[in-house]
Amino acid sequence: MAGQNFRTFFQFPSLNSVQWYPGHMAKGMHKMQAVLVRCDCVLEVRDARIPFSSRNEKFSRILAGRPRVLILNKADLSAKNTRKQIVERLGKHEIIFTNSAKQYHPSIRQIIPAALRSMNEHGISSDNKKGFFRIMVIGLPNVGKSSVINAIRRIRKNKGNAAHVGGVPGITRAVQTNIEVCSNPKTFLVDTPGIMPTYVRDVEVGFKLALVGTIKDHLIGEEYIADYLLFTLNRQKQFSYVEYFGLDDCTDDIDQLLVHIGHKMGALRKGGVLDLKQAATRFLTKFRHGHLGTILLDKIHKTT
Ligand SMILES: Nc1nc2c(ncn2[C@@H]2O[C@H](COP(=O)(O)OP(=O)(O)OP(=O)(O)O)[C@@H](O)[C@H]2O)c(=O)[nH]1
Ligand SMILES: [Mg+2]
Repeated sequence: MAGQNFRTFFQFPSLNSVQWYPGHMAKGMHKMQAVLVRCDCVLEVRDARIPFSSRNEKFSRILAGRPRVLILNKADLSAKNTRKQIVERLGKHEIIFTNSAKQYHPSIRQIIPAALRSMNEHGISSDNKKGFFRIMVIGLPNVGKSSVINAIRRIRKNKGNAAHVGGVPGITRAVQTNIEVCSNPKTFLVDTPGIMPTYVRDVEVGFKLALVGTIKDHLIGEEYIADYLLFTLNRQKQFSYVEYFGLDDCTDDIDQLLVHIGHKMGALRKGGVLDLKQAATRFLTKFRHGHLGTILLDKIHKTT
């Protein structure tokens, strides 16, 4: 396979005009802080493909000094052989890798016991005055907060979905309190809207956040994100896209790849012009659904 002439760095565009933090997030954050005083513990959900980049400074105050569990969700899409090193770098919190898209995945069973352990360490026990626990679930958009809630409820109460889930960011728009997920001990989860940082200074972090779908694609541009995906797959020698899309060989040229995908899917605009945006969306969607292999987008040994 070719590949020795691949790019060694990506020419990032400026992301200064991207509005990372729209109005509904500011409103959501305000409401979350109000509800937080009635919560005993916080579950922070991150995307396991970007365990470090999906940390949001905005949550520091919410998490400080509180019982907490860190959930690295979408673990089915992340490279498994890096888990030990990720945990070492993240430190001594309760950390659980989960797959909440799959019905009854065993990883989900670990969440409530981990929360109970963390609360216990902070002197919060089930004989508290209220007689129940309330736990807030926080994280960036589209990392799977609502899916985690539904998965716990399914496994612990054998009940259907209580929180709306969707493939694009911004599905949960308001704080939803009192979703009962467990009877013994009686536990309510609080679903919250995905919250982005106000501004993303590191352009590569911005692209990683876009690649896993925490912001709407059009804010950066489908073709730009697709090019970053191609660059990343090649850099990590993850060439399953070649077979998946029926290419003759790997390529470092996003136009070549998108023209190929566009032809294959018959993506034509009026006048018979190839719709490369649609082809880029197809490439991104296949990656996001795990068809192009598992991947860790963050570097283990970089301090962020
Ligand atoms: N492969 C995979 N997909 C997942 C997992 N968890 C959630 N998803 C998918 O990710 C998408 C987003 O899930 P949500 O639960 O709506 O995410 P959210 O964090 O609540 O999103 P917002 O409410 O928009 O902030 C959906 O398409 C889910 O099916 C997972 O563990 N693995
Ligand atoms: Mg949600």
